[in-house]
Amino acid sequence: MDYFLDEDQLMIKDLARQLTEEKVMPVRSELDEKEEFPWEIMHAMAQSDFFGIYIPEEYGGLGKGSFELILAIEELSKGCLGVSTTFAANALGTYPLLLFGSAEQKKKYLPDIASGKNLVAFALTEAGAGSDAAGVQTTAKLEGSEYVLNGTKQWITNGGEAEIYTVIAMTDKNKGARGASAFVVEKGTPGFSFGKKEDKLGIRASSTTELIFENCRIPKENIIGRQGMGFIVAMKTLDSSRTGVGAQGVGVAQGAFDASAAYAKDRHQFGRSVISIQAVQHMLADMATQIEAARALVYAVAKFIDAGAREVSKESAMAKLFATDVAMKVTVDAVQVMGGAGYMKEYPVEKMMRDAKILQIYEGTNQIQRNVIGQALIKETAKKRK
Ligand code: COS
Repeated sequence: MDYFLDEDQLMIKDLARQLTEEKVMPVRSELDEKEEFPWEIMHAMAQSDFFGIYIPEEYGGLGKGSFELILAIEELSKGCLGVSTTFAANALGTYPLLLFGSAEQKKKYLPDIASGKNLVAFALTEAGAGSDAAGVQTTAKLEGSEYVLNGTKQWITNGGEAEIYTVIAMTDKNKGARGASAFVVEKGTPGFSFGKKEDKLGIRASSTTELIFENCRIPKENIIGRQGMGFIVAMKTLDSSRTGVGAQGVGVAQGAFDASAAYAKDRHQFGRSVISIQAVQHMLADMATQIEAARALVYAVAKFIDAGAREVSKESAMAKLFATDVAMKVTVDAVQVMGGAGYMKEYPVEKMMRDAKILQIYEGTNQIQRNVIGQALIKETAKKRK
């Protein structure tokens, strides 16, 4: 689907493909095995301006949009979902500042994010708040000119490695969703430390940790948006970032398809190439069709967001839901097409299958995506009736 890409978009895609082939693929199984954070790759990406793709030019970025960002995410995901998660979660953590940050906050933080000097993490999830985003227990109490944060965040991507954290905490526990606020917290702030590092099934190159806030004092200027807006900040952030998860699904599915189709062509059984056997051909045909459908939806939604659409919850949930369900199905089928070889660590598809599972879980489970779509449909139906 390259035919409608402009020159800049083709350049971003080509550069991402080249970086994936040269820097990611040769080390992906080692990063996976050792659960090693991909700093070398992040530095190479910073040198090629990947971190600035979606950041406005006035803050040192390239001034492009969601569409260009997802092109890069898709290419990286063909190589390694752990690496692409590190990159995509950086955008997730940056969206609260991009969408709701003050001019001062943008001036202070965005240039070092665009250059790749500072990585970012988004901290919403807690032991008791995942799907139930309004169930956050971490508190932020205003004391004079400072907010004092207390609580523990769980499963935070880029935790420990990022310099900047966008954190959702309750400023008024009695108000539910309307009692949440968003903050920016810098690594090294006294009272802010890192807890358990998770040992994961997949995306093992990415870092997932606890964040611990114990009487962590931050200047009151670090609030993002206004007090009480935290839930909206979180929801709008997820509306923007979920298309990126969809792009991860498209990328990993394409990577698994390519590996399994190549293997099926080379492998011979019953005196002929496995790819010439109709049962295998039909599997590959279904996989390829599902990938193209997912790509078309993800691209369309990214373009819809870039066109300035205000309400994108339903569409971004659809892109995430569809493309990540496709990713799970296609990676499982890629292992099946390859048979015994697919199950072995010598080939990349078993890792892709393990990696793909998280896409149906993070940034809102696919059950939550269906809730979001369902709620939007109810609203639309009510409007049509009036
Ligand atoms: N944009 C703007 N406003 C939104 C919104 C959105 N996308 N989604 C909800 N809101 C508003 C609602 O309109 C409502 O406003 P009012 O109080 O003025 O009516 C308020 O926010 C609360 O919304 P709602 O009642 O729908 O909240 P719920 O607690 O029922 O939660 C879901 C809604 C399930 C959609 C939300 O909790 C969610 O997205 N959960 C998943 C979070 C997630 O992705 N977690 C993964 C970890 S983060 S990587």
